[in-house]
Amino acid sequence: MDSPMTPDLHQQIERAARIIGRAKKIAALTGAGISAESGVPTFRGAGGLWEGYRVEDVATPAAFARDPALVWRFYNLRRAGLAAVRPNPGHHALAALEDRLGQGRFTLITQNVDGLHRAAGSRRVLEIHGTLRRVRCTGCAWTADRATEALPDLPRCGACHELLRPDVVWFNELLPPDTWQQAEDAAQTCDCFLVIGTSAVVYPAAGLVESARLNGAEIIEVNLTATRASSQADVTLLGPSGSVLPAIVQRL
Ligand code: BJW
Ligand code: ZN
Repeated sequence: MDSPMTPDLHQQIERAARIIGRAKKIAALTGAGISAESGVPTFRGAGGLWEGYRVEDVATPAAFARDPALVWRFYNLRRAGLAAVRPNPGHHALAALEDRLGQGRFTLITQNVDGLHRAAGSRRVLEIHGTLRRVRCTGCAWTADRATEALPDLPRCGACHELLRPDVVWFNELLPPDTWQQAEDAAQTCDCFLVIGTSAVVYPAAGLVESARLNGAEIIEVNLTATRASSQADVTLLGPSGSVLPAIVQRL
């Protein structure tokens, strides 16, 4: 997507490209903002997904226990919305960066549950908040890929008949331990850490920025606005990721 770039943004893009160009290992943390230009609503701020829904009504285990039908309505709406969305140039630029760096040198850590990084061709993707495209049973270990296919209002497990739930991470739940461990390792061993399209308010994901910085990585942030992570960034690129990321990759 083309958007006017200020001379300052151009300069910062050059700086970012130099840092990325000399980095041996890169990790990137993405949030809802990278999918905004694909038409997926973000969570916070004007037009945010949670408007009309209180977070605690839909994204906690307590909410699901209290009113699973409400929670499934919310998630089925979002699952249906995913059928029409496609990766944007920001997703594609990160896939191109991974290709360019080669195996073992790039890790994509995403908080997003929309599957768009994989759809863009990224291979090493750590989905630390799970995925909307999978369901799992609340009673047994059964999980299944259901992509965006329509589900009943209250879907049940074929094996044990307990309720199914989306395979995402709600507030007060632990992140998938293995995936999280890999994300921490990537943040702690990279020499360049990209923070893209996240408000950096949700932990433990937001803590990866500090973790990377304390281990010596240079931090590059891409966002429309300053965030809680900005004070830790060496370079902050204020612009849409769908324009800024391709511009960086083009300069490598
Ligand atoms: C663009 C753009 C464009 C727009 N280009 N940019 C007090 C202090 C610290 C921590 C806590 C606390 N109280 C509770 C906690 C813990 C809690 C937490 O962090 N809460 C905070 C809100 C305070 N965390 C948890 O509960 C986590 N688990 C945990 O801690 O376990 C330990 C534990 C166990 C038992 C008991 C207690 C603790 C789990 C967190 C799970 C988060 N889950 C969600 C929902 C996932 C499923 C779903 O999708 O429904 O994950 S919440 C939601 O927020 C989602 C997101 O991944 C996550 C982050 O949001 P993100 O991606 O940053 O989106 P936005 O909308 O906030 O920001 C978008 C950004 O994009 C903005 O900055 C825009 O400017 C930008 N943007 N367009 C570039 N074109
Ligand atoms: Zn089951």
